[in-house]
Amino acid sequence: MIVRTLKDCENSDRSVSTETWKSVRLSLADDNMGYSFHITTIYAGSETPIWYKNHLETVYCMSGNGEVETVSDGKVYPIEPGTVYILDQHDNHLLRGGSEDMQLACVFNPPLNGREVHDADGAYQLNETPLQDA
Ligand code: 9YT
Repeated sequence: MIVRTLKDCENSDRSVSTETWKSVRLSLADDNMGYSFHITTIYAGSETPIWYKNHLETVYCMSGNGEVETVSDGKVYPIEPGTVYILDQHDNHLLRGGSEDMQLACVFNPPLNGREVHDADGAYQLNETPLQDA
């Protein structure tokens, strides 16, 4: 069994920050679970274009508020604690933080390897180097 704490992972290279979000990667590919599991904070008032062409992602809101817009049809879905959205179609989308930061639990298939950040299209590539300590 593998046991980690959010606090320990926040203070390690498992924590990845950008201008609009922070991701703490509690479980990555080298745990050999077939998925990775992250706690993500989306900053209030931010907008992030995302298009996971190489991954499927499920996102569950634990706290805060925001919205997600699917680019293909312009539909906007409010996000609040208890909301889950499931990107089963590799959906191109815009993720927005609301009046306060959102805390999300995120699962990726295939699993992320390490410190991936979005490329110009809002995707993660598949060939990121694994963490040294993981
Ligand atoms: C919801 C989402 O995809 N936010 C971007 C960060 C991502 N969850 C990650 O790398 O943990």
